[in-house]
Amino acid sequence: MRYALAAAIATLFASAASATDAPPNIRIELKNSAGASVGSATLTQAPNGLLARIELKGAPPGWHGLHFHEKGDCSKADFTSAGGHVHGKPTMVHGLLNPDANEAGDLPNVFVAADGSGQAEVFSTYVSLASAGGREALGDKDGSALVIHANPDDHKVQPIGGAGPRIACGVIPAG
Ligand SMILES: [Cu+2]
Repeated sequence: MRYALAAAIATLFASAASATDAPPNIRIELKNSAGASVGSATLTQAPNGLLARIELKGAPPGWHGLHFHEKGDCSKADFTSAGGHVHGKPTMVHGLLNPDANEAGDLPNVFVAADGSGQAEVFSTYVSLASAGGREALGDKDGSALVIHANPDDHKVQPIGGAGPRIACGVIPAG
């Protein structure tokens, strides 16, 4: 009986994984400046935006700013190689709570518990994996990056809401 149930569960998972209507998604690894993994993010294309599920382990406790940065390059230890925030217009104005904001890379903060673990699901209507609906494409020619900052983003102050240094980075590859 127990084996039959296990087999049934396995079949259920197999059919879910092979569903043809599953939305496009990618899973990226997030690494700190020492190159160690601090977790992952799964980015899923949604009809009107992009859903990101973030799962962190071994990250510094507290609130942290989270943004999509414009280049898929996490090669420098300070992650400045990822460039500025994803944006469409040349004059970037930052902040989800800023009435003049136009940055497509802005996201809510993520919280990490005392044990270094953190989970969040965040949704952005500004971006897509491949320019769906005219939204900025994360998987463009040079890709992009998901960056975690040392401090929380106040969502108002220029240029990054006081979020401080970049402490983790994950490459979103070119499409
Ligand atoms: Cu940032």
